[in-house]
Amino acid sequence: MNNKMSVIGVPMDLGQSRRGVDMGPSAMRYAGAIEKLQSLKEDIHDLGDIAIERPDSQQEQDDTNLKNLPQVIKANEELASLVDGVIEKGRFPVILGGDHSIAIGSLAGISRHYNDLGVIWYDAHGDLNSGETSPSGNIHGMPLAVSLGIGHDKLINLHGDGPKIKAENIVIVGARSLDPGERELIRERGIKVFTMHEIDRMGMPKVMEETINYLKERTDGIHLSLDLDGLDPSEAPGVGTPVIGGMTYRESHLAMEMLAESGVITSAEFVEVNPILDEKNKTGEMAVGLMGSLFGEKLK
Ligand code: B3U
Ligand code: MN
Ligand code: MN
Repeated sequence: MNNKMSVIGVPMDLGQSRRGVDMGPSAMRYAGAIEKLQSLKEDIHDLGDIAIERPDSQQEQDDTNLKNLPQVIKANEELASLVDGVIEKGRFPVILGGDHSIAIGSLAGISRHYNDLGVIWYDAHGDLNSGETSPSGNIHGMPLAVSLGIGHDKLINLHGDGPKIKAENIVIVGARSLDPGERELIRERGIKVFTMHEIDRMGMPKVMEETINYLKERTDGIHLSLDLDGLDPSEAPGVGTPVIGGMTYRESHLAMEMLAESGVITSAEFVEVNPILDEKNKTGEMAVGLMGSLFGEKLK
């Protein structure tokens, strides 16, 4: 894995409805994210946090069922350019969220450098909604669909026209809350999903082995998008939309260690840490612990 990393914080909370997730980057920094990376890699640049524009209170909701669309677009454009520049310089981008809507910008920036970018979506949710299928209007439930070219034009064409990834290059791990429109899309596009059912039946070692082998043979880079709500809320309570029955601490560390051993991950983001909903920064610390395993703590 690349020894040079650049860290970008994205204090975004406008892609969902619960305030506090904008403090996610601070929570992970407070839990020692930068020091952890420095202990494992040679050269860490901390680029700080990007500025997020606040919606003005007079702003009219447009008719798209997408909350805070202009601000989400603006932040993601900036993030995409930054991430693009980081990879251009031969460095590994580590993105700290913020809500999961920031994956739109991450993937837009990263995908410029790959013909067949793979994505591991570690999440309780599919994040495959569009304005038409979303039950909430929250853009954090849409980034994977947007990256496939489904959704609002301005999101799809952000930092380069059209889809950024292919359906066959995605693996969702840990899903247990999928909306009807998301299920239909998964079926239609043949997206590979390991739900909690498969994780329980097969065990995490087999799930990760299959995930790695599947993506290795068809992609030229793999982005890990890790939503902390993929973990069980008893172990990661500081998230906006907890879903019971999630992946454990041990399963998650094992998954990260297997990714570290495989050496296939070329970019990563950690999202949805909400310190206001957390218990003594348990979830921020969880995220930093998982970074340690992903970036080779065990191999040291
Ligand atoms: N699928 C629901 C809920 C949701 C998606 N992502 C999160 N929650 N974190 C939606 O609003 O799209
Ligand atoms: Mn998510
Ligand atoms: Mn989620």
